[in-house]
Amino acid sequence: MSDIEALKQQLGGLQGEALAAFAAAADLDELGELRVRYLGKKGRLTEVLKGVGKLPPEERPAIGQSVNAVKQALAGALQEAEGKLAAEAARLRIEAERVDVTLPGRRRPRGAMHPVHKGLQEMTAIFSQMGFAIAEGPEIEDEFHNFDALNIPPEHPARAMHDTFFIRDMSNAEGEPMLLRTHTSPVQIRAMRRCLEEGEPPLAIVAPGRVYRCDYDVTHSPMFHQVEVFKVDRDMSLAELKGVLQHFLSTYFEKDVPIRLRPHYFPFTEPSAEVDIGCVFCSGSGCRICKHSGWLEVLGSGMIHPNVLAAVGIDTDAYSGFAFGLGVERLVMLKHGIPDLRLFFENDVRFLRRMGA
Ligand code: 2NL
Repeated sequence: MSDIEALKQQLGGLQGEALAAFAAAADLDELGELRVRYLGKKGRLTEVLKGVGKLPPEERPAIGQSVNAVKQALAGALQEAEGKLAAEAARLRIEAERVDVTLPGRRRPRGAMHPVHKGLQEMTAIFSQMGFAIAEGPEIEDEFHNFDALNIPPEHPARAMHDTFFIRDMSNAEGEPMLLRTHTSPVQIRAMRRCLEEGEPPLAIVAPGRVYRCDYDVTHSPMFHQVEVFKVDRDMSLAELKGVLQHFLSTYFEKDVPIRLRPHYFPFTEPSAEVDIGCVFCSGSGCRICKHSGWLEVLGSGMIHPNVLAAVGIDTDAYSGFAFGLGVERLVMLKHGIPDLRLFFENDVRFLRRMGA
């Protein structure tokens, strides 16, 4: 066999081998390696070309053409294989990333309002609907707003250290001690003073918020919530107080609960009364919870003491008022049959979920 025939045969074998290898390549990386092996500077085609250099000059052009034809065939086949593999890679990537729109959505755990705060909002809303304006105020107070203005003199037991949290190293502009408010009444005092700066009563306010007392047992928490309500106008009466209470309690408990007022003592009201509702557990027939009395105590109330009105500068000849205050936790417990105050503050999700959280 002549050299040229041998070369042509070599070329043919190379082309067949290369085309088969390109077609069998599994991915673009492998194809890249094949390109180097067959078409690279030190590749198989270059090797064949070295043989061409040994041929007599007149035979070279013919074989040169053959080499070029093989080169072109390989380049074309490579490009085709590359296109196929790239398309296949893209198809696989799209397949892997495909969104299954029929999958159910992932549920996010949803937060919910704390039962005490929900109760606070429900109660506030009822008074708001009755025309009372909502007022808030600072939780850190001075003795004037928390005690003096409310007719609680310095020697009153409510001012003893064991009830009130005083704040160390803190005093107001007059150098007097500061404390955590023990009720929301200071908000009422501030509202009355603001009212007089701008004008005259009537004034009707609901004051919801956190209060603090140094007390901790089965029925007491050092932090709890109060809603206090008052109205100052000409000719206020116990009858109007009782009407407001009746509407509020029936609306909050979602039934026509009977109410009764029992004489009591508060320094800031005169006369004062504790308010009971017919037991919501036994409807008044007597049970363990109402201690067989048929009644549950729910809040304290009264006609605002003239000393309180005078302390903020309201003319007690022209104006009178009623006021009452309630513990939010207690009312929420009664409405939902919650047996233990501490459940509110332990944040056990089993309790919170049962409360609709
Ligand atoms: C209770 C009793 C009460 C008041 C709060 C009040 C406010 C002003 C003037 C007069 Cl500005 N009174 N508030 C009146 C009576 C009772 O709360 O046992 N709360 C849990």
